[in-house]
Amino acid sequence: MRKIKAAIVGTGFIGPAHLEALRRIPNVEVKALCEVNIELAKEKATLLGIPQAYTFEEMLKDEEIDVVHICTPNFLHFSQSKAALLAGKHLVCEKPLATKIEEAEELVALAKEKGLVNAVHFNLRYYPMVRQMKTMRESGELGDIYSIMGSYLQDWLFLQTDYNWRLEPDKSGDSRAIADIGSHLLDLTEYVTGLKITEVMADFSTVHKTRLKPLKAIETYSGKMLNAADYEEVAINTEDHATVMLRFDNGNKGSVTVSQVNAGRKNRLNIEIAGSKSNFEWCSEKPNEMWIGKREVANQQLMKDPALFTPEAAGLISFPGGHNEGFPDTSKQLFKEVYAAVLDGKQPDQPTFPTFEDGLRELLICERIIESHKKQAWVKI
Ligand code: SOE
Repeated sequence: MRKIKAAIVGTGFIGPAHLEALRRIPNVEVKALCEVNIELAKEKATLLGIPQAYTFEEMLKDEEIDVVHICTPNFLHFSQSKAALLAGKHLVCEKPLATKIEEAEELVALAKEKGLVNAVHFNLRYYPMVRQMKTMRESGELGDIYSIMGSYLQDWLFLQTDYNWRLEPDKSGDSRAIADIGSHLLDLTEYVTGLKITEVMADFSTVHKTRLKPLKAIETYSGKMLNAADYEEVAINTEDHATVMLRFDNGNKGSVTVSQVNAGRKNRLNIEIAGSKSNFEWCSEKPNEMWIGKREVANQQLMKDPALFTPEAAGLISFPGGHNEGFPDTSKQLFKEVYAAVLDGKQPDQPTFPTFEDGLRELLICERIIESHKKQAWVKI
């Protein structure tokens, strides 16, 4: 079996998650890791058991590497994706695809021109229960969609002493909570319902107007485990919390709330879709369960079990009912589809996985949301 060789760029929180998922796909080998400097790349390669450490530029010259995973802070996604496409590499990029719409448009066009496989890591689409909701909606079990209510809540930035590069617009982009976690929720909203968001009305708040920035570097989530030692006070210009009202192309409405300052909510996406036949509710902290609300008969609780699922959703299940699957499995399932396309050598005509076009769509929605907050007015997508 020919092994497809991959390189992962960036080894913070999400790079190692890509690595673990790729290790579970038989025909894939992660050959190299890249970091900001070669010393760090070597250190991480040893730690994670990867044979080769490179700087980004050196890695692009390695002709054995077929696929590059961009897992760096947001401001690097555009330049690194562009360089990798120009070097003829297939690409998996973290969300957001870029920090500006024009950049994302350029990447979509370039990937198309080169015919290279391109994917964005909207992994939440790959929870089997999410696919189950989508396919049940497609087969009419939800009925007409009346409303959608979503939230994505975290607490890893709850305290004024919690700090990460995502708080800095030059690294993260103009929005934080919306771009970081709202992007997943908005992608899921359109993906599961099949509706398009047509207009948005947003209101942001920065709860901590200043934060205490640790003087040493810390990884995503790990700030919670630090003691307040040496900090400097810095002004914060990105949102901790946002509420967005949504109008959909079927004429109905919804709303999403995102927050990174909700104590006790570790990483909780919740979505409730009310339809004319039933109501679906799913929460990422209990990913193997789905609530189905009914008016005339008792409500139901569906548990993940291949025997009870639609074939498309059952295809994302690796273990029998009662054997829980979760966050790490979503990336494995996404990458399985991406690497099947890589084996084929080109982007499929109708990709089943989220593509750069989906990344562009999310960026467009996020930019309109920022504009709406600034104007305090409804903005069309
Ligand atoms: C940080 O908020 C983060 O790691 C996001 O960047 C991810 O996309 C999400 O999986 C969890 O939280």
